[in-house]
Amino acid sequence: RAMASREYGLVGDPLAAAAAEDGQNAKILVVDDRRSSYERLGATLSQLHRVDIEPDPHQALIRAAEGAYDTVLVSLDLQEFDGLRLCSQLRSLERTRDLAVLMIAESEDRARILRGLDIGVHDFLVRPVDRNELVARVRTQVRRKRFAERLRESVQVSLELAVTDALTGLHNRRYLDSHLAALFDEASLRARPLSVLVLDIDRFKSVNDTYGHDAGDEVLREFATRIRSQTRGIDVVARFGGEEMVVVVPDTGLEGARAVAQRICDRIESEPFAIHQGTRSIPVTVSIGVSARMVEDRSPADLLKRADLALYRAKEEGRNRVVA
Ligand code: GH3
Ligand code: MG
Ligand code: MG
Ligand code: MG
Repeated sequence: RAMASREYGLVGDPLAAAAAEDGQNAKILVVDDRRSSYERLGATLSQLHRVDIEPDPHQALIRAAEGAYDTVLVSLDLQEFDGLRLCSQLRSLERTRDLAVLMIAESEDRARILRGLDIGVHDFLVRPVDRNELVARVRTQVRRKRFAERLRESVQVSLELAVTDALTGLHNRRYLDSHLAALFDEASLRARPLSVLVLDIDRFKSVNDTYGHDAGDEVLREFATRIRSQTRGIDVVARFGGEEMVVVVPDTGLEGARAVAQRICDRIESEPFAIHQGTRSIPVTVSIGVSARMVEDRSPADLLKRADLALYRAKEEGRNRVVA
């Protein structure tokens, strides 16, 4: 058996322990056009992974771009094509850049192995390919790729959590601060209108006092949902703090923003809010202050201050209303 294996360019046996490790069950593409070679590579790897064989390098590139593979094994000694060129294409195409690429070379092919490593091929194997080494090197690449993917996902999640309010799912104040600053600069630069709404639930303390803090939280969540239902995708809706929200309305002047605010105000009043898991409902109203950017505004703080003053007046004038 060892003799036969050697004849086909493979020696040794896969580590049995490998099956218990992670880094298995990967999707692997083997690009090799010599049957004796790819059949043995395939036989070894398919004990742990899903393996496809592709003898045609042009086809291989297409399959690699579309096939959601974890790892591509490329034989450098393809009969009609330079395997190194395929490696280089795999490393440069947007859709295949993140794949782990392993090259399989003749032992005397040092110069091309070095060139391969230089263009970013992750690792190599030399013929005759040792089964244990094949399994181990592929597994290392699969692990590395999966780790990189997990890392990227968790960075993504952390970034989202860092700018999201946990209770309402709205943007938080940190997000608002940075995006309002950017929108303000953009509006100033292009001489475009920009408006903000500051919203504050009326007599919210008495909701908490009468029905409990959990009911207050339910109201806040529904409040957020209703605001979102009346705004566009490009509007920034953020929880500013407590029961106070801010909506930034880009490309919109005072009258347009007042209309948005009135719509929200009406929507909040139109239907009582469900609390205690829908077993009860209570009326809720909101007061909204609106302001639009003026040429003399130096920063978003000026804009927010005017909206805040307008909100104060809305409260003074009896609540459940919009003041611009
Ligand atoms: P006004 O009409 O003048 O705005 O009256 P108000 O009672 O809404 O105003 P006030 O600012 O006095 O009360 C805000 C309340 O919001 C006080 C605080 O307990 C409550 N609150 C702030 N954050 C939360 C929260 O996350 N959950 C709950 N349930 N209540 C909150
Ligand atoms: Mg308040
Ligand atoms: Mg208040
Ligand atoms: Mg309030």
